[in-house]
Amino acid sequence: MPNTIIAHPEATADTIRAADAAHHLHPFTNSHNLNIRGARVIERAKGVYLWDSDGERLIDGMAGLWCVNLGYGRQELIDAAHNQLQTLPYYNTFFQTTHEPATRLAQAIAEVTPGDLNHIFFASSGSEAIDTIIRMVRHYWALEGKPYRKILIGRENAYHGSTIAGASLGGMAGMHKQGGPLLSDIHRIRQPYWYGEGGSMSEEAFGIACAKALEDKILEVGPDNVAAFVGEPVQGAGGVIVPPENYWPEIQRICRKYDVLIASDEVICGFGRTGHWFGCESFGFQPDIVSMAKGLSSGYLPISAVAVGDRIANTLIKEGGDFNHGFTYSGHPVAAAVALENIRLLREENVVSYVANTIGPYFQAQLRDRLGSHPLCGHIEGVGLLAGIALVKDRDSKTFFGPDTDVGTVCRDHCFRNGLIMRACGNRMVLSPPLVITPAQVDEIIDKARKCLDLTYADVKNGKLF
Ligand code: PXG
Repeated sequence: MPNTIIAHPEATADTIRAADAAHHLHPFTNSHNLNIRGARVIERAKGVYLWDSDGERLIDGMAGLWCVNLGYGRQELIDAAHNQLQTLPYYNTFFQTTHEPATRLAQAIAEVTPGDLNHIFFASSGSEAIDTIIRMVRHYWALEGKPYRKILIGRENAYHGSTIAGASLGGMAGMHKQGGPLLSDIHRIRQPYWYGEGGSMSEEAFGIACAKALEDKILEVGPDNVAAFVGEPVQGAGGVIVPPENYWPEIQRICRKYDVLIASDEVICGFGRTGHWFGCESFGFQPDIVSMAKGLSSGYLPISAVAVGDRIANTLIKEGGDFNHGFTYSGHPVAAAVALENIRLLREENVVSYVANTIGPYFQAQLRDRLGSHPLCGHIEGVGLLAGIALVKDRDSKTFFGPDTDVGTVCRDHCFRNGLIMRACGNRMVLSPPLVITPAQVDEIIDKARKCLDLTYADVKNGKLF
């Protein structure tokens, strides 16, 4: 068994790549192709920048994977972890015990969430938070004497994680094809993607039509059988799909009409990303239950949470007995200490209002001004520090690239080679930079993005993509 890394403390990028190819299975990756090319080795990071093993500096337009909201290398977060590791590196929150970091974090989350989301259940990943929501809302309805309310309604092209429950609830066709059978009692409705699917409808009419799809589905399966509707305020991994303004209020009206619970999956939208603490506040609805992860700790340590409104919590607490659910690392003290410090910094530095009033509007305006007329760019949508750019074959006739033309990946690779991390979701390019990014750094992202769109356009024109 080769043991190159341990045997050679001064591992080089090549030895790391070799060990990676031999032993490391990467998520959402064609390992065969990766092993031929070799993985890019990221060595260190500071602020909004990463450095790879060739010494190349990359500006991180994705905040890691939509999570490093405060940027890299924040000493306060490092100290919070270090101090907590010295005091109490681990203890569980099962069996009638608690500790200060988990308790104070629960209180802090209750303070920053809107409405009566006053009760917090911890886990370690967004996927676990989604599983928790599914189990909790079904359990809630059983306690309410309606065990038949089991159906969860999600949406096409939604992403809710990679466990069997998350994959089932999400609307990613590629995930549905593998590792099934999927969870039962899950239904999906169309996504509110106006530019891609709105046809000749006005944005407003399309918003109503997409919400009406929920009412139709509720009536189709029977209102008494539905536990909850689950949606991301803005679909992230789906390509940053910003719904029409009237969509969420209409969804809320329909859910209230049929007494269907609303779950907001805030794993990406939470903690300032859209210019409010939570995406539901940007889009005008009040969820009964919320999942959060990523920006909760700025990605420094894995931690997620479910914020539960009074309605569900009161039933669980008063009538539930034991809730037979939880994880070894629910409320992990070190992750909780980092998340607590992260929330403190977000508040102290007024990061959410910086996104709402300063950097978010600047980012959105610059994107539109400087990329909006690019021949490859069909449409730009976004809110706060989230943006999605639809790459199209022809702007005027709104002709999309076919599914076999991987123009997004070509553009992403140009970005990598030119010092920018911009992710492709199919043929949509997406950006989600750290919330502490400066205007000059936004300019740098947009300069590089423009250059890479030009290079991609040249590839299209030269027939390299077909
Ligand atoms: N809900 C939402 C809205 C997410 O974006 C999850 C749940 C699952 O979280 P965990 O921590 O279990 O990964 C996510 C995660 C991508 C990408 O390629 C997006 C996510 C994860 C991995 C890749 O954009 N989002």
